Amino acid sequence: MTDEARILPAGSADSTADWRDGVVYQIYPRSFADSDGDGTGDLTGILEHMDLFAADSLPIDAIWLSPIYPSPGRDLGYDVTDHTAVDPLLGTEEDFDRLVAACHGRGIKVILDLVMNHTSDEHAWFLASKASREGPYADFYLWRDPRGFDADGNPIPPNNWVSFFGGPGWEWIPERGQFYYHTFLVGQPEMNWRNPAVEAAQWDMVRGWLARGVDGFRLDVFNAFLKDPDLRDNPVIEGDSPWNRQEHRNDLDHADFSDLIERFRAILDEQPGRMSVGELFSGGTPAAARYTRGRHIVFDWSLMEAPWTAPAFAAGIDMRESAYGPDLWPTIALSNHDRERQATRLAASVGRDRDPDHDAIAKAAAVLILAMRGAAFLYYGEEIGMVGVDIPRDEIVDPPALRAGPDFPWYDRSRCRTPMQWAPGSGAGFTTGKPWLRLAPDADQRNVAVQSADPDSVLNAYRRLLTFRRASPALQSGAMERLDSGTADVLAWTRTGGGESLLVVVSFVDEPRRVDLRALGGGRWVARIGTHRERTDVGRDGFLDLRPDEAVILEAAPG
Ligand code: TEU
Repeated sequence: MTDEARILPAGSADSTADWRDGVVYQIYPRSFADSDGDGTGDLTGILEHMDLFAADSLPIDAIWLSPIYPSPGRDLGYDVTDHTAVDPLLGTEEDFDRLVAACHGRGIKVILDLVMNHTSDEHAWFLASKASREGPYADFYLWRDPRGFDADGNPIPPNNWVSFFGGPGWEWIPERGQFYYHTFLVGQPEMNWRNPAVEAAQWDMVRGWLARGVDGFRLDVFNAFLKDPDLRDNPVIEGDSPWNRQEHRNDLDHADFSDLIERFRAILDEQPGRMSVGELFSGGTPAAARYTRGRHIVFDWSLMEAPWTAPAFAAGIDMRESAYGPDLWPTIALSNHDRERQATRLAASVGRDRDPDHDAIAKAAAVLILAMRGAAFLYYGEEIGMVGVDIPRDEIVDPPALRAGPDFPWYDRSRCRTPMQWAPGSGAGFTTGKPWLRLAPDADQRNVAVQSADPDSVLNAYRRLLTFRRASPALQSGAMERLDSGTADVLAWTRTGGGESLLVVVSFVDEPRRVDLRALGGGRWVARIGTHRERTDVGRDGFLDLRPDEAVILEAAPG
């Protein structure tokens, strides 16, 4: 590993440290706040709700905006027709510049979601590419001749690759007499990253956003950019869907991808302190660690897929710590716009989807996100414990969900994209019109206004924890060591750095638990903060009595 690839030391003058230590809040723009009553969230709506992030409310360091570019919306913005502009559905170019300025005025950075693996099939590049095998865009996409023709004269696809969203991966275009490949929808043709003109066009677009003040990028499915140059078949394996019945050796994670990250980073490093986070598509924690660089962090799914048990989280943490080692910085996310809402998922994973358990788990999950080692990512609405919402079939807006069936298991992503709940009332403070996607049934009780007034709410737990983390060098950038808590269903780990030494203890069960802190070593501990406003403190005998799903952060007592 080169020196450049190592993480910079905490407190470094380079503002990368801000990123590494920070908390990023993901906004799904269609669902955050609607300023004009058309039922869809927009950029001005975000601007008008910036007080949510005030220092005495939810002190976060950056917002990540899911795609804001013009799009026919078949994959709700992940099918882009112009990566350099703002979707009129979400606002104007001036609205975007105003939002960036407002964020910067509050010390909040702005991360855009770059969708560079594919475009919409309505993008001008694709329209030109589809029309002719000649001209500057002819080779911008993954076009291939058929392997041959069957007895009926139908063209046979070039290889066995399939679409992650269901169905074939290759689409025949009679005008060109060729197929193009798409990992996702037919309307999301794959770019040909082996064409230097594609790479140059992408970097121009990236430079354009940097010049507009954007501080960083999330890279959509970044390990899919480069394919096997010969487009060889994927090996066939056992699995529960066509996609899972292939080993993705030739359509993902190509060996020369690491060089591409370096070239991308070089563009960002033309300006100080710009950060990037890659979305690892279909890959494990070791792959995530392998793609991590000093200013480039990567999502891995080991924690997002863990059920609500101490052994599952212990295994996830151990796998991460050994894959990343002390020099590389992991990310922590328990939900996003593609996965079930975290408390809903975690409670269901152990058959505890009853109301009081939901909020208890939501608060304990907050401690996990904010007290493990790594850059923390919060998905909008998790701070009030939003639930996964049952969407009737005729209201589903997630295209692959409409194809779900026995040979194509699919999570309906509409469930986790419902409008933010700000206040009681018909539009939940999200809109004065009809919301583009139905509101959660509990919106009148579960919202920012109601939870602000309740000191024991999920929201107020997040506020306390974020405020504590912001003042804690150990939580932001300290080392992490997992300990054997000596008690079933309880995880423990230390965070040490910046002269601070903390112990984090988390219970994963709906019963009381007792932990013997003396057996954990390290002297005397004092409880500082946790899931419950009324803190549990350590008894004189060195025992910590935890309430159901309680998590406590303790500090080493002086002397
Ligand atoms: O998602 C890629 C994607 O499908 C994975 O993150 C997936 O959830 C996981 O690998 C399942 O194992 C990105 C975007 O996040 C998503 O919203 C888009 O639909 C997709 O790319 C296409 O752009």
